[in-house]
Amino acid sequence: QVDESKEVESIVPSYACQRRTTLENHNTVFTDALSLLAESAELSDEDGRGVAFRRAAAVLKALHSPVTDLLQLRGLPCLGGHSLRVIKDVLENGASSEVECTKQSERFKALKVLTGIFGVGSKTAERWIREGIHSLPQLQDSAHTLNRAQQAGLEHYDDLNQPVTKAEGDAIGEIVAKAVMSVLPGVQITLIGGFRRGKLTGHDVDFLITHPEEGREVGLMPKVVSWLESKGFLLYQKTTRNSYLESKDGPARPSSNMDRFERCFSIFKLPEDAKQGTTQTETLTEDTPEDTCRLTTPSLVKDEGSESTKRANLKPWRAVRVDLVVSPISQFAFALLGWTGSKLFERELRRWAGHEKAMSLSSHALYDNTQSKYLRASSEEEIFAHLGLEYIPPSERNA
Ligand code: TTP
Ligand code: MN
Ligand code: MN
Ligand code: MN
Repeated sequence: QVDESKEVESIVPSYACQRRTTLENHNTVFTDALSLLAESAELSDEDGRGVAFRRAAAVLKALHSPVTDLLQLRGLPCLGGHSLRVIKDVLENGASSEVECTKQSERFKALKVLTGIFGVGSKTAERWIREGIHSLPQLQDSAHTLNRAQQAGLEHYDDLNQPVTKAEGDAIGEIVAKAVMSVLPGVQITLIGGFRRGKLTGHDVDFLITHPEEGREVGLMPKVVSWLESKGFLLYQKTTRNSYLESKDGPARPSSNMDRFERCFSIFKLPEDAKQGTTQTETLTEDTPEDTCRLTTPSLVKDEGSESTKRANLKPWRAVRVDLVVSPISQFAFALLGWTGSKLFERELRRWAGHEKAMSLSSHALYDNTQSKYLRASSEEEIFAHLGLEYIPPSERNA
């Protein structure tokens, strides 16, 4: 019996970064249930519980066939008593009563609606709910003054809660490529986040920007933002400058998963015809002739649409969340690995580094505490090798 459980465990190793997790999921009925409980825990600031449910869901995502019997789960890692109860409930009754209960609770519904506003986190939503605010109309009627991000979030609520497609992501990519090429030739731009993992939709589009000559990337973001603003492509943006060099506590602070790159959280105004206009998406390089990059003319972008078309919801553009990150080339591999996700995969990489290898991994660097030195890397493959892990390509990091 001991041997048997060992055997199962060797099929599913306990860290998500030791496993290949594709988008093909044979156990969505269970992983949806566990993910919802994870989300509910995270919205209540119970991060420990949230991670436990995420880890349990990730183990089931890595299985190659549907679970039909609890006995099949023997020896699998990360399945605690609570997660097992949920799985058992789904197996026996087709649904988990706890999940159904959570879904229908006023509190959960309100937390979802309010945190669905860009710029509103669980703490703020919690505070509003305590004041009796459970819906958008109630929020609008309240005396609360919203910050700039929240105002934009509320204004574009429907657009931002509609999944972004890969085609829209590619169209945004062409605009961003054109912007960075215009302000600094030779810049490299890489699609990161969920789309790099092969997802077909996402809640935003993420890009990593670098330049092959170290230092040339400094001060790039404000110029890119100005270009985008001048063409009318931005509905909202907040740029944070790079604070890595000034930070006193070094790059690899294991407790923090926020990095210090120059970045821009934005809301793009994506013209509807930019999507259709998207050519076979080739990566733009500095020597790509301008005319191969088919972008909507600024005049169309500025067109707000008449009142009647707006009311008919026929506005000729839609709002899309976009994250831009700038990395110096020396940190590029770490930034690429850190921003490709999934969030659980990233968390597990850092846990593996710390607990199993006495190393500290961040989106900037890898520090070996045993040798007391930084380990250099110019590719993701090298970072996995430093960590003693088999290389997992982006499409298999969907834990
Ligand atoms: P997200 O865009 O939040 O997630 P995603 O792209 O995986 O999913 P979706 O398709 O719904 O957009 O984050 C992308 C990656 O960036 C994620 O692995 C975590 C990382 N990240 C950081 O490293 N630091 C940060 O401050 C944030 C916000 C994200
Ligand atoms: Mn499979
Ligand atoms: Mn994303
Ligand atoms: Mn993002």
